[in-house]
Amino acid sequence: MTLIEAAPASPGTKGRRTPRVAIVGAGMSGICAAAKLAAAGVHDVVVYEKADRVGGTWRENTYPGLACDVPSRYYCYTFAPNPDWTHMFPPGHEVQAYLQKVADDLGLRPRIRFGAEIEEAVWTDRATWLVRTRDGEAAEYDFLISAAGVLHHPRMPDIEGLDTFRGAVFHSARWDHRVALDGRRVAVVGTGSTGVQITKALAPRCREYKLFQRTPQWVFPLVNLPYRRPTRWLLHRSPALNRLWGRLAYRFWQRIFENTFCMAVVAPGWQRRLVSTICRWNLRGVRDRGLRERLRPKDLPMCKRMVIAAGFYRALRREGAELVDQPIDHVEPRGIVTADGRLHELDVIVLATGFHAHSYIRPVELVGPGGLRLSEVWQDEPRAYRTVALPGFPNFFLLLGPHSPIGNQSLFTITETQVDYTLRWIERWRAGEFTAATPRREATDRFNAEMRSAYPRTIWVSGCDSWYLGKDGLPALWPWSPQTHRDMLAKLRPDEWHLATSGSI
Ligand code: N01
Repeated sequence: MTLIEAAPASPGTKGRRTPRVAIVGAGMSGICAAAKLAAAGVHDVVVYEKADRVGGTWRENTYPGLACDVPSRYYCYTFAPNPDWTHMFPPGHEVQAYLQKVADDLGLRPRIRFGAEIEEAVWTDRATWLVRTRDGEAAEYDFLISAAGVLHHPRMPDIEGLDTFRGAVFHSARWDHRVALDGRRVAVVGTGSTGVQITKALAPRCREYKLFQRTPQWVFPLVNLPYRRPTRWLLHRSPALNRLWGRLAYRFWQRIFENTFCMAVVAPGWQRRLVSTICRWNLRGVRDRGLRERLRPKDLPMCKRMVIAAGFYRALRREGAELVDQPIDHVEPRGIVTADGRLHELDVIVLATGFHAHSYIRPVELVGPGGLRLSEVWQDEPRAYRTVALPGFPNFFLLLGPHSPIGNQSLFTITETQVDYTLRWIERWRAGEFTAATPRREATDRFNAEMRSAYPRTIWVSGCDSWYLGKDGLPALWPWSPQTHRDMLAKLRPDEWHLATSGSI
């Protein structure tokens, strides 16, 4: 086992201590944390990334039709407006290119250890985290930040005979680009945001395209306008204009998304009625009455994460495209057999069946003071203090952790709020106010109880199944407005924390 960077925390400039910080993951939230730490003068930072490139979800997903259903000028960091977006709703590769560019422009790459997967982090009596990678390297840090993301463990469906299929089978997040698709017989299983985006891209290319729908989804229509070359040229030429335009557009889209989609899910009101009316009106555009009724969900719009897309219904009406809403019975070497006994002969099966969304930093094992293990604490359901910290795990912070206000929303804005909160604690550590800090259990329980009492007003409990729900059937999301999240994280509330002013906790 090699030990890297194990020097003790040293006094920094003006007598302030210099923290050593480990970040797990170089996706959207890891880059955000590294960037904001650098801006705050914290340079003793290592970002552990198991892959060979930054980008997280946007690196892993490369499926045809991959796009972002949140506007580009809002789906970005406030500190890095991007003049290069080609569309209001950008293709996925542009988001990936943006994340790479931010990491390069801010000089973050030297801080990232690619190909380094953390296996465990153990709290020491020196009030540090001893972090070990799968390769056996170890290093000590004063703070550990989880930026491991939400949608990174593909969920494989339990379909009998899937392994007997003689064509190609792969998950949407593990796209096999060696497999030819043009002019072939392709099936996609799943009608979430991913299945819908793939349908629009693939249906015109395949000889036969079959979309296997278990549960219909509401689709909110999207109009995607291009940002023309002169606009991009102008924003490139004038960084001041790029910043101003970026800020105005960000605020505009933030208002739209937070005041409509976010409010529609957390409480009944005009927003819910408006979104519902638009989705129903969109479905009415399907002229074929039979198809329309098969596409009509029984649950309410936004009960599942709402699909925002253009061209999906049209793609299903193309020649060669078919919606299959008979349940899948099993797979055999030639294709998929549905419950009505029909064999759908296929060359390729794509599983757009979603993700295990509640793993967060797991399978990394955290061992806190007294041998407390994350795998045991989160055995039933992941719970956290105000989405960002865990009782019993000092100097550990979560980005996009349990109950964060994700959904039809820009995750950039949420992660920035959480990074700012984390930084405030780190600043106090630098000023010597504590050596170890962890939220009190009572405060965490109180927060979780408050959330539980807010769930009955949310749309997620209106009678559908989705990745938004935990094992206990309760939503794993934030039941209030994003502004409430910002307000709750605007102050540190040390009264709700255990603080050790010397040694460990
Ligand atoms: O996954 P999902 P996704 N047999 O879990 C079906 C983000 N995202 O990859 O509804 C048959 O939403 C399942 O059916 P049912 C976004 O947050 C963002 O599409 O459970 N079907 C469902 O239809 C999104 O929410 C963008 O009955 C099976 C589908 O598979 C998240 O990723 C773009 C099945 C899974 O839907 C996940 O979306 C794309 C089985 N055994 C994705 N098992 C942006 O633009 C599952 N299904 C930002």
